[in-house]
Amino acid sequence: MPSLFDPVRAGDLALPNRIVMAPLTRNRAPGAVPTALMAEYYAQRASAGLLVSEGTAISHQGQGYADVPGLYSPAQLQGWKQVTDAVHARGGRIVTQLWHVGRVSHVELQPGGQAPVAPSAIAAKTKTFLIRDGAGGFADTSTPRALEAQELPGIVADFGRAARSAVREAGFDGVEVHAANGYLLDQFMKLGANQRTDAYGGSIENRARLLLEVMRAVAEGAGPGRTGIRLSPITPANDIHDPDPQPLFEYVVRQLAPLGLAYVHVIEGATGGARELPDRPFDFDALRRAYREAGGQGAWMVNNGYEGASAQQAIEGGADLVAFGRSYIANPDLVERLRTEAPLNKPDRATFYGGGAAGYTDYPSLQAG
Ligand code: 8OZ
Repeated sequence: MPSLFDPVRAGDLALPNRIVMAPLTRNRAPGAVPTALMAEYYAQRASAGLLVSEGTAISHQGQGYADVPGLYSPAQLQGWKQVTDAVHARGGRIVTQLWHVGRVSHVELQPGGQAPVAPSAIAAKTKTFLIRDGAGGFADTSTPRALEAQELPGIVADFGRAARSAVREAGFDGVEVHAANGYLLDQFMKLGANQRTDAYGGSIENRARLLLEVMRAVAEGAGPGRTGIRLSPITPANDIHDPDPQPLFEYVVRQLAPLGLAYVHVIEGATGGARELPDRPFDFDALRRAYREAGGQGAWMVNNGYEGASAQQAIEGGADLVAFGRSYIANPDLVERLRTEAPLNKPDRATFYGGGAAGYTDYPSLQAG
């Protein structure tokens, strides 16, 4: 039986263990430019099999929260280069999460103070995070405008360009497309946010079209063996819903199979919450089988509330990688702690979003403590 601590391949990436740091929004990049403090934070966690960066906007329009980093200006790419250099110096591997928030944004964060964009002009009943006069706080998202079909090639191109510069200029080992948690690509896939009547709405094929165009562009930009994707078939995060997710997501993974991706990352249940949702049944094993039966050879990465024992069970049940979120906020040496069954530090919710080193780079590792 494979163990959580055994090496594994994910496309072109050779990983020394199966423990992944999940993408985690921390809002510590003023002006969307990554800092030296972020380099220290990621480098502290370099013993993970793979680090996935926090969601990183592919364009100004893709930005939905204060002080989240971007990947579209030279200063942002340079800022990320110091992060990837620091991780590599500690022997780690890091991919960046390519993010367009769609309707989960606010006019204050958008270019020219315009409305955020979405498949349809339906507001999400959810909050974004703004910083006003130095103080962070949550605010209702703004009502979006529906994207014109002729704008979509520009968004696909933004994803492709961000993927290319992530690998070629910012020094990332690869990229993960954020197609989860009610952001733009998830909005296009799910009927609760997509009521379009053109080639990007209606049937499953149409609703998956933008995602698949993006995946082809990103795989071309970063290389397919350096490209992953994150999906969340049933999460209610950011007010997203689809009445029939099983055939939708089985179609999506079957279409992804021939692309030769590094990995497929699946959030099982409500993001950061319940793994089982009584009103949203879903068979995650069937999803993996659909991908494998279609010839998909990427690593299968699972996420949501795993601990050491349940993660090992998941590996024995057919997963290749397990991504840990909140435990990685508080435990820079999570691999060592899981290996030795040491107690875990508890994350402090008050310092999740925004701020400085406190609750960010000051969680002790076993050696220091
Ligand atoms: C928490 C706060 C803000 C953003 C996600 C990128 O849910 C996020 C996110 C999480 O994927």
